[in-house]
Amino acid sequence: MKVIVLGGDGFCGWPCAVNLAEQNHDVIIVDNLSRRKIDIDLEVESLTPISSITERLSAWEETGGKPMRFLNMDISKQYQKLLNLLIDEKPDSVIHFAEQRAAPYSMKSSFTKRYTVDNNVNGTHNLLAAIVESNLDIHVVHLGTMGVYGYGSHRGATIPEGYLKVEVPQPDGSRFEEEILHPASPGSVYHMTKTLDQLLFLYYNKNDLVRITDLHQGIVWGTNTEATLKDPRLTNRFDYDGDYGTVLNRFLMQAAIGYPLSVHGTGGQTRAFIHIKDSVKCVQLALENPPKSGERVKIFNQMTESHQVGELAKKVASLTGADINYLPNPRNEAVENDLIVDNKCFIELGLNPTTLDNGLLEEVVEVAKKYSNRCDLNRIPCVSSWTKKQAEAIKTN
Ligand code: NAD
Ligand code: USQ
Repeated sequence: MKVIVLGGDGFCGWPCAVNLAEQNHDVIIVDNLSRRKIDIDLEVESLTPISSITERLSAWEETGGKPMRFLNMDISKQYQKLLNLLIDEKPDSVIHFAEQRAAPYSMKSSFTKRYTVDNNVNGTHNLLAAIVESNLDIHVVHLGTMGVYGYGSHRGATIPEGYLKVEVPQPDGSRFEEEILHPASPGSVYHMTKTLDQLLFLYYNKNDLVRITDLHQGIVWGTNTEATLKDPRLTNRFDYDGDYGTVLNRFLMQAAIGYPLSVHGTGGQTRAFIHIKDSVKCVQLALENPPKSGERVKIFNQMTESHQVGELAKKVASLTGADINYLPNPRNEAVENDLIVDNKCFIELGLNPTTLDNGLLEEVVEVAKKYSNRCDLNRIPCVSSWTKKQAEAIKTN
């Protein structure tokens, strides 16, 4: 297959691109390198030293990997360039990772809120409009988030894969059953952009029969895959800072340097998780199992385990001896929530999950401890707050 990977220089996109090249697909990476530029603005770097995209690509070829091409393009601003690319290359599929993905960054200021909405919503819409304009039957695989369902109480109900069966009452008292998109309940401006993406997909699928798979992914943990371990220049990024670091990787890095684990509030928040190796595998499975022409948007819950944040901290602490620090929560989120998720689509397609129990310690030793000297302690605290009241609480803590 010929595959364009939008956002293929990022944390999920890079190992995914490498994996697809390893499966002998013809891969073109498109990225505007905005993630690297945001690191410069925030004065922080990936815990792992990452090579430039040019070095990454030549290292990949030197290790015997199938060559990949790279194009520097902003998909939210360069519509004509994107359309020309589709027309010239006629890809079978486009995988869309190219969004601003950090909730805390999206809540930092009115600038970052507007940037996140402009970048994510325009990027997704440009892609869909360009596919229609190209007259090509291209399968879009999009990386969405479990956060579209929201983290309030689901009252013990299992979260379905995208669609909810509802009974609609009729004037004559009868009822008919239909399936609707699960109601959206975003918890940040970033998560809100993903719920807007869902509507764009619903519309373009209904109106133009664009074939789309939307992957509602949980929090990704871990760093490398077998392919990115082949050469140090292929190493994946590891974000640990208060804006881009996600909770489990942050805890692993904190444990490695003897920094108390930063639990927000009581730690009662339950979230879905998936290892980067499984994320890569799921994207490959989604690519190889596209929806048929005329089929509605295919939605998969791309996660393998759910855990409470406080329980995760205790698990990491018991493995490493780290202390736990319960901090005022900078986010406006439920103190506690349940989360039962249906993920049978990927399991039925053959996913064999990497569990926390067999990967945690290895990650602490192999990555977090190894690169602990690169960590800037000043960048660990989460200082981006959801409301002004929370900003005050953090300042006085
Ligand atoms: P990332 O920031 O590391 O990678 C995104 C890449 O897209 C970056 O290389 C960035 O430069 C590029 N990009 C952003 N806007 C662009 C634009 N307008 N044009 C071209 N390139 C652009 O993020 P990630 O962690 O790899 O996440 C990838 C996708 O997966 C995101 O859409 C995110 O919402 C989703 N996701 C990530 C996680 C996670 O835990 N990391 C979990 C669930 C879903
Ligand atoms: N948290 C802590 N301590 C920390 C950091 C976070 O307790 O040091 C808590 C947060 O308050 C939150 C939970 O951990 O309750 C998850 O936070 P996170 O930063 O790990 O994840 P989140 O902001 O939800 O975003 C990440 C990715 C995003 C993706 C999402 C999937 O950055 O791209 O969409 O995970 S999901 O969580 O399923 O919505």
